[in-house]
Amino acid sequence: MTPEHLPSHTALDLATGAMDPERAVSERRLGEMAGLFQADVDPASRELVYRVRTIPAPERANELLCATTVIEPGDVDGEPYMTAGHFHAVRDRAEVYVGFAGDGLVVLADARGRWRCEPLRSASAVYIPGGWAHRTVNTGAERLVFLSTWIADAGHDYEVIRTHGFPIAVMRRGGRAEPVPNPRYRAPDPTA
Ligand code: M6P
Ligand code: ZN
Repeated sequence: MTPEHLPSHTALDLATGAMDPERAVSERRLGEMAGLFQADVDPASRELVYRVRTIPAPERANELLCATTVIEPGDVDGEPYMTAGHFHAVRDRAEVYVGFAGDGLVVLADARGRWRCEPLRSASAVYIPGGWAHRTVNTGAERLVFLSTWIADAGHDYEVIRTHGFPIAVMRRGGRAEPVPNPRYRAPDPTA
């Protein structure tokens, strides 16, 4: 018999992504993101890029996981700080982002190489259909804070993005952040 998962309440700080009660926090440091930015980063860098707090739930298809993500402002040679980006391990699982603070873009790409860039800011929602990889970019000068919720058995597949990249990168050009073709992109095999 599957164990019962009971209702819960979590207070959210819209400016910082903090939760009360505090939940498991995972942090991504710049050095761990070597190879994801266009320019080289120091693999030893301990600079904080983003923090994710997740409300626990059983990782089953009948449940939802929910997290806040806070991406610090900053960039690597004009490429703004961003998340690693992933497909869902169970490819058809969808996700929704709701912006709380700051200014950003969600970069989405499917296995055919189609891509989209959707704005994410306070009071905006971005729908991520199944089959679309997603990465969030902090294009502003303040922290980008958002809530995400996804089908709990989705899982994260980082490998395809790490090895193939996204079709585009977001770069600061003349004071604004915009998508530019990623010369290192390799389209994944959609039949794989
Ligand atoms: C959002 C969700 C999470 C994800 C996080 C950071 O909160 O999509 O599932 O973990 O962003 O993104 P990534 O896992 O790609 O580093
Ligand atoms: Zn996801």
